[in-house]
Amino acid sequence: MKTALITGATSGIGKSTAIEFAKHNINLILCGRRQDRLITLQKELSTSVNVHVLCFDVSDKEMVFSAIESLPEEFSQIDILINNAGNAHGLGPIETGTVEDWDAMIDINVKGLLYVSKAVIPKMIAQQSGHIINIGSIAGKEVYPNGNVYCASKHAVDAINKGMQVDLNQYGIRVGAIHPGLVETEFSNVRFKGDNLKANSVYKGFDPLTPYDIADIIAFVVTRPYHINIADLIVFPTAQANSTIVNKSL
Ligand code: NDP
Ligand code: 8X3
Repeated sequence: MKTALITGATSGIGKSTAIEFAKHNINLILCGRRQDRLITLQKELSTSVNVHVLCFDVSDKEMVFSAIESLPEEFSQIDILINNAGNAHGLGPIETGTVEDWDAMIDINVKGLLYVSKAVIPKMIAQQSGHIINIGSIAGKEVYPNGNVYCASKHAVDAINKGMQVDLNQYGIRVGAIHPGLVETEFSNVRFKGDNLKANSVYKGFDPLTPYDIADIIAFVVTRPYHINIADLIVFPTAQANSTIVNKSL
């Protein structure tokens, strides 16, 4: 049986991926900051697979390395890494953006992804196998009004994904990115700092993607035969054409 480490497993895409992986008999290392949610999900999924929880902030490098070093023997081999933890903090023009929001997005979405990868990649090199999936975004392919630093952080994820593909090729490690468009999760609640009315309005008037849609695709990607690497995928709801065009009349 394979083991997957999923960051951001307390909510949205990461949580749905954990549920989907359990259906595919993949053992799980569930990561996030909200321990109560990790424990609840562990209880739910432990009936079908082995589940270990690691509670840490991806932007705290000491926490990242000590958490991953603390893994018990039965979870020490990591076959699949889902670099998913991340969020947008704020949506507004660059001239009114706050340094705190910029720090959060760069520290979590970019540096956090790097810290977790740095802790896991040596295990995959030792195994001469592994599969890393980086969750990017359409914001990593386009820059939309008011998206500035979030878009920058996801463009960085896109570049890191390509860099990993090049550098880890010699070790037989698969690397790919999935770039979703609009997925209804807690993402907009975080972006709008708890203004749930504003958050919900983002997904009104069309059928957005659900986190299960993305989890289903991630499960498809990781269950391909080992000679297949799905390198880069953009996934939109049918109503979405790009970052700014969403058809709300369907
Ligand atoms: P959610 O807000 O529902 O989930 C975000 C997850 O990231 C949570 O589990 C959260 O866990 C975790 N997380 C956030 N900050 C940290 C941190 N500092 N340390 C550890 N974990 C953290 O959003 P989504 O599921 O939508 O987002 C998942 C990924 O998908 C993100 O990278 C996002 O950028 C990307 N994405 C989302 C899209 C969307 O429309 N929803 C579209 C494209 C990409 P906790 O708070 O418990 O730490
Ligand atoms: C999340 C999707 O369009 O809000 O990455 O940036 S978007």
